[in-house]
Amino acid sequence: TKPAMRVAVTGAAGQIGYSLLFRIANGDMLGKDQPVILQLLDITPALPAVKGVVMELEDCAFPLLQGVVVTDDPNVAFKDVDCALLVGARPRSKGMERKDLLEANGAIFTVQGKALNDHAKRDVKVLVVGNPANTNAYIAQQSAPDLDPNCFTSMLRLDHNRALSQIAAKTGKPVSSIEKLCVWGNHSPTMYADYRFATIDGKSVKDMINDHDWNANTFLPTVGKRGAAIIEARGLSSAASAANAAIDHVRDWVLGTNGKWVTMGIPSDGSYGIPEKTQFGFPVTCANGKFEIVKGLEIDAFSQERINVTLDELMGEREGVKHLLGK
Ligand code: NAX
Repeated sequence: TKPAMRVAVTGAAGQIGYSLLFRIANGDMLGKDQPVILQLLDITPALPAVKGVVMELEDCAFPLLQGVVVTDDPNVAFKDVDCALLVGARPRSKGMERKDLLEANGAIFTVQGKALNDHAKRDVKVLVVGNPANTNAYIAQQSAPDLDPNCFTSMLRLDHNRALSQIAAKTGKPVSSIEKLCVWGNHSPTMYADYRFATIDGKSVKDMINDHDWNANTFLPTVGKRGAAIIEARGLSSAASAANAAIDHVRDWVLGTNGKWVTMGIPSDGSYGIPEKTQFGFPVTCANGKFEIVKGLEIDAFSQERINVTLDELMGEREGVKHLLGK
């Protein structure tokens, strides 16, 4: 059997954690033949709740789960990890300004970035889920000078999956038949879900739908505001779908996509005019544990406009955390 992989999950007592941990332990993320050791981080007052989750993990008797570490110390949580899913973040509370939110999360992700820098495996795969996900991933990456910047990614996969299901509903075709969809930019309502290159059974989705008005005024707002719609309906933010997207993201990164496009937030290499290191959603393919941006796609005027909006927002967030990074 394979040696166990160490997977850190932060915010382990939270609602996403409650959906995520059981699936990782079940082999949904790293493979049904891959033993795992979970290293769970949360803040001190949440540790009793984490211990309750661990009792439930034990009671599942997962054959692949070889151990669980529970801690409130990032230096312990990230020791020798192969993967780190950074889910825990400071939520926006009543009356909290955007600036305060960036500040509170900046404090968390500088510390966690440094702890990853000091303790994780050198090819660690980090996925930031906690919001603002792209900027938190940027902060962590900038706080980890000894790690390859490409160790740090952010989650756009929920937006990608939301877009897939909207396209499936619109065309009446199965989700599994849709290829070459992507989402550009920030994980926020400004993200740009782009089906111009998408195909179903080799046919152009854009031609099948052939409705620019639907794209601009129904599809994009529906995908962009889906998180808010779920809060409205459930009284809680998306959790099971977010956990599922995190599983999809890491699984594809580790095990590869066989040439299929997926969306990942990754540090830009300058492609498509996105400034280097900006954590930005791009279409990628994955192989051998590495992602590669799909290059050379044509960006028309409408798309460029949308990409500019989401990029501007990200640059604004980056400006807001500059001082935390000693810049
Ligand atoms: P919860 O509030 O249920 O859980 C968050 C957990 O993080 C809590 O247990 C809390 O104690 C812990 N935590 C807080 N600060 C921490 C720190 N410094 N170190 C370790 N743990 C810490 O939130 P949940 O619904 O699980 O959502 C978690 C995060 O995911 C939020 O920031 C949320 O905004 C974000 N989301 C991101 C999505 C994405 O697509 N990128 C979608 C879903 C979700 O909204």
